[in-house]
Amino acid sequence: MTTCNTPTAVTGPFYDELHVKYIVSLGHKLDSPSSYEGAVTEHLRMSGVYWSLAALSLLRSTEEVDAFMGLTKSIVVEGDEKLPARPAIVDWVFACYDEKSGGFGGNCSGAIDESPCPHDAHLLYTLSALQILAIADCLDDERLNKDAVEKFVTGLQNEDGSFSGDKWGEIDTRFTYCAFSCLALLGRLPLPNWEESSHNSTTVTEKRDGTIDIYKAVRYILSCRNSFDGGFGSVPGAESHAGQVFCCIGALSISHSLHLLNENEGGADLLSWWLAERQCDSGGLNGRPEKQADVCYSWWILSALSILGKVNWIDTSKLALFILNCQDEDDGGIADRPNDMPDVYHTFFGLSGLSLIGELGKFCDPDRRKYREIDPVFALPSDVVQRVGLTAQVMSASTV
Ligand code: GRG
Repeated sequence: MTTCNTPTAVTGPFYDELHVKYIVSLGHKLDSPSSYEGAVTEHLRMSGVYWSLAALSLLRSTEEVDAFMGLTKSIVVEGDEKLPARPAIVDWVFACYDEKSGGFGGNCSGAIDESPCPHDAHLLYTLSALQILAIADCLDDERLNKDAVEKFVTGLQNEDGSFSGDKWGEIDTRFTYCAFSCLALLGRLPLPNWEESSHNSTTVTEKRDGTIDIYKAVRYILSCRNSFDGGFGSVPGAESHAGQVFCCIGALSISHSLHLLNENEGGADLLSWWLAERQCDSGGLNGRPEKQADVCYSWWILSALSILGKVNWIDTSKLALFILNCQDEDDGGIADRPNDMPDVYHTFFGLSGLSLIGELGKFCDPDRRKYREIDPVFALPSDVVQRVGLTAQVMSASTV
């Protein structure tokens, strides 16, 4: 096992090789018919695979991720000759495509050669599927029907500008973020021109055929802002929550509309203040007042602070120590809080948190490799964001 220490105030150990082992072996464990975790997370496997690939991508090169996980090629599960070779992840992603709706489902439950896919499509899994294809550099795969996926996404926009997650209609600012990110990954996001005076009104009604109404979508996001604390909720009037803040700030950033935040009283500073107040005595961050710290908020809050240029408003060394304390020193992986069981969701968001505060790179042995950085807007390795040509609006870093 390799552990390496950083020369600054934050000392490790950081369990690089254990984390890699944890992530790589997770798929085999969850696939086992006797796995409880496998059964209860079966419906959201697409997001689980995205978290695994994105986490491993921060620690290893694209080529290594492909070789370890079988991203583009089928692989034989190590140490178990009885099991058939596992299909390439990219082939599995296409098996989860729901032709009827045009989006991706959360799993195909083993039916890799069967059509139709037995799971309904959802915006959450459509985004995870596109993120996986982006990591694998397969967004131009001929099996990806970009027109149909675009139609699925645009068809979920409602009259008030909000988005539903699927045909059943639940509305949440999470789905606006997913819609914007999906369309950006497809190269189909219409960007607004806020200079045009007619669009500065809140009563914009037109919607061009086949696209979303980006003006209404952005105005809807702004209507979910709570003026007393500057935060955002899942729908207008809902309690501010750090997860929703990421979605709303991320959506404003992807749609190059972040500057509109400062049209409201308090603007970006009031929100940054609320986000900074989420740091608990333990150094960890919570998602809203009076709640427990949880490693995942290292992502939801730091990504938003990073977009707003205010990462320095929290004590990053204390946060790094909290995340490091949540590592499993025996089996690798990161948990929600110290001494809990690790899972891949918290492993990804813990590593991403360390990346956003510049601590992850310090644990890397420069003679062996370079860790990759996470992009705070698209939740993908920065080199992937550059390769795909994704753009976003961010605020310059604050010096105070
Ligand atoms: C690509 C990164 C990425 C995201 C896609 C799914 C999504 C868009 C965003 C989810 C944002 C969100 C709402 C995150 C919060 C998740 C969470 C930990 C919810 C727990 O809420 P409570 O109320 O927990 O159970 P607290 O911490 O408030 O007690």
